[in-house]
Formats: sequence, structure tokens, C-alpha cells
Amino acid sequence: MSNKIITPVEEFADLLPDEYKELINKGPFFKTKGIEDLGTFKEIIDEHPHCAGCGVALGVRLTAAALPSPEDTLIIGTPGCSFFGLSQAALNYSTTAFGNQNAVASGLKRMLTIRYPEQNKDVVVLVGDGGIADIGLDLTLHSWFRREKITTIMVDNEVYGNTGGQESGMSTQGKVLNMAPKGKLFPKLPVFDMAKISGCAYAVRVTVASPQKVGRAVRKAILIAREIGPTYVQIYTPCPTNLKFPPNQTVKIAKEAEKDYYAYEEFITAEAQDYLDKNNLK
Ligand SMILES: Cc1ncc(C[n+]2csc(CCOP(=O)(O)OP(=O)(O)O)c2C)c(N)n1
Ligand SMILES: [Mg+2]
Repeated sequence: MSNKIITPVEEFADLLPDEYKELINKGPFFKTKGIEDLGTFKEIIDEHPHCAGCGVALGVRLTAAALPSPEDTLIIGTPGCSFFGLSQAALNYSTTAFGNQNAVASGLKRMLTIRYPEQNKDVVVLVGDGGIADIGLDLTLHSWFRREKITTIMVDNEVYGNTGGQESGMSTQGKVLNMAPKGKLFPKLPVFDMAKISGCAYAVRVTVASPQKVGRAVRKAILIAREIGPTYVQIYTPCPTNLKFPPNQTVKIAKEAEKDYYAYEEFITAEAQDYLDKNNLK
């Protein structure tokens, strides 16, 4: 894979909007070193359809900037707000039926490993909390049980944002939402803890208020998935529209959550740590 996949054939080149051409010419391929490079390349179109202050859009941007080899990465999504930005980003992206992402990613990873035995082809699932914790939970867990060498990233806005505000398994207990008017009855699902006991070699819980940590977690998760096994990154990406806070407070809300129930945590198996150390990977 390379940026050839998003480069239009000559006959159509003139018909595309300038924004799209910019994505090809100024995208992250072969350029990114980390999230500190954000702003020096174009990872997503300027007029993307995310709401003002969208935590998910920030999570997607940070992830795009942290990919160790964007040109050799296949992002797998599913319906949800992350789809909006991802489908208009300079990334190799494919979507799935809602909840099927880890099954599809498993198959694609196996296919890419057979087709390109000498090259790393990173397969990264990047979807919402509803996609992972609810409809896709079964397929997510089974991909971890099977030790599929893929990275799963949850952009957790604690709600079904895309469909107007139903509660998700990741919503907090008691939370009143547009379509949960009496408040959620049970606690947030412990998906992060489930990752640790279900076969993940590496798992991180982090928020968009700590961009460097998000960048490091995404990078390490992808490197470890190449050789060792499944990895999981759970990013808190608060949603101003549905959680009902002003759009300029997203990072503040995430920072507060870090002090409360969304503390940074990194889990790594001895095998994964050994692999990083021996290959001098950070
Ligand atoms: C099989 C199926 N069921 C339901 C839907 C409708 N649907 C689309 S997105 C979505 C919720 C997404 O929530 P989440 O994964 O948390 O992503 P967010 O929009 O919050 O980023 C639902 C229920 C669907 N597209 N397909
Ligand atoms: Mg959500």
C-alpha cells in the first residue's frame, strides 16, 4: 500500500475538490514521526462533519498522527461518529457492518500476512464505544482470545453519538442522555480490564487531554501487534453535543475525568516488554 491507493487516475484529477488533492499531496504518508508533527501535514479535511469540540475527531487526529507507518496501515471502522472523519482522512480506510470490525480486521490481517510476508501491514480497528462494548463485544473478545495480531482502538464518548444519544455499555451509571431520560441503570463496562484477561499483550486507558500519552500508546500498541498479539487502546473522547457541555470544554472535561474514573493505566505483558526492549522500540 502507499498513497497510490488514494491518488486519482489522471482523467479524474481535475474534477476533485482542492481539499481532496491536498489530502494526497500533504497527507501523513511517509512523513509522520509522532503527534508533535500535527499541523505539518493534512490528515483530515478541514470541513469535516464532526460537531464543534468533538472529542472523537481529536482522537482520530491523534491516532492518525501516531501511526508508525500510515502508508502501510489499514484502518477498519464501523458506523459511528469516527466514520465521518475517517472516511475523509488521508488513510487507507474501510468500514464494516456495525459491530463486525474485529472479525473483518482479523481476516484482513491474515490475508495481508500471506500476501506480504516480508512487510509489516498494520491493521487497526478504530471505532466507538457502542461498536466495541455493545454490538461488537463478542467479536472483539474472540479476536483477543484468538490472539489476532491487530490493534483495537476505542474512541469512548460514553454514548451512541451518531444516532442521537442512546446509552452505551460505556456510559456512566446514572447518566441522563437524550434517549436515556431516566438515567443509565448499570455501571460502565470494564472493557479495559477485559482486554487484560482476554489475551491482549498491551492495553492502555488514556484521554485526549494527554495527547503525548495517546500518541505513545497508539504507536506501542501497533508495534506490539506486529509481532506479539492483540493490543487495545481506550481513549476517552468526550462528546459536547450529547454529554451537554460547551464545545470549548472537551479537554477540560477529559482532564477532570483523568483525576476521577479515567486514570491513565498501561498494561503490558512480559513478552511484549521484552520485544520492545530487544528491538529498542519506544
Ligand atoms: C446493525 C446496526 N445496528 C444499528 C445501527 C445504527 N447505529 C449506527 S451508529 C450507532 C451507534 C454508534 O455508537 P458508538 O459506537 O458509540 O459511536 P459514536 O457515534 O458514539 O462515535 C448505531 C446504533 C447500525 N448502523 N447497524
Ligand atoms: Mg460512542
